[in-house]
Amino acid sequence: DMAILTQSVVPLEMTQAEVFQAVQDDALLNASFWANIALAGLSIILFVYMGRNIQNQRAQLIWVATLLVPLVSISSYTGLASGLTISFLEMPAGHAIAGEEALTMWGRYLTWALSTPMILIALGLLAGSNVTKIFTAVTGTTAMCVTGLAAALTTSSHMMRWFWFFISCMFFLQVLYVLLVQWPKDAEVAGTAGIFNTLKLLTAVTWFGYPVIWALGLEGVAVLDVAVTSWGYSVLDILAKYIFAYLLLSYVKANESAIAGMADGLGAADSAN
Ligand code: RET
Repeated sequence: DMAILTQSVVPLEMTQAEVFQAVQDDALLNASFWANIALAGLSIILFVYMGRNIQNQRAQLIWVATLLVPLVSISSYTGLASGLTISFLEMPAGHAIAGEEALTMWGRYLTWALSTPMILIALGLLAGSNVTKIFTAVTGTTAMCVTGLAAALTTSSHMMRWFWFFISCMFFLQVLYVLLVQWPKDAEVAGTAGIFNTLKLLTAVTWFGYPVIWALGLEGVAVLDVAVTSWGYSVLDILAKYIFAYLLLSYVKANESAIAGMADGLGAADSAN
């Protein structure tokens, strides 16, 4: 009885220094954070340089939204590496590791609520979309991330964790509808369909990986261990953020006049919808 009591209570009392030490002790996990801190830092420098001569207001807005992605990312990963945004949470009955503590990187879900809207704002502006559709995509992704955070932090009931996960997936569908059904039509009218469709595909495929990793990882059915789960997210982040942003900014830099000329046709596909 004492052993059970100790096991369930003591780790929940971990100090931030102890969480930091647990991260330090897992070299593979720690590397998944620092690889992204380094790449986000390099991306920030590169993107500031790439955007230095952009004059058009819409092109500048795309650039600012895109630059915010690695800026949020470096903060997010610093939160994880320092132990600030990681907690050990005891999983409820029915969970694969019921009664044990799962290392929960809740800072990831929190900061996605800030970074994913920037990705979608940049994509919506590139497609020549209107405020309504951009608003729909941004509110959808914010709700997806916050309900995903709720899924990860729920310790009362195994069923309620998956119910939050289901709600989050419904918000993901809201985002996918705008991204895959509405914006391609706008981009066609705006004349940016080529680059938009490339980024749309990269976004749809990589974003789909996040709920898969959540479901397979320690917080879901616990098939993947914590370091593999974390590397899964880190690799997806590299593709969905830095590679995505580089492709977008390269286009904006080389085609500023096309983006400037597109402002007139803003939301022109609406009459067809
Ligand atoms: C969660 C779990 C609940 C169900 C769903 C999820 C989707 C997450 C996604 C995250 C994308 C993050 C990106 C971050 C870049 O900064 C929250 C994992 C649907 C799609 C692109």
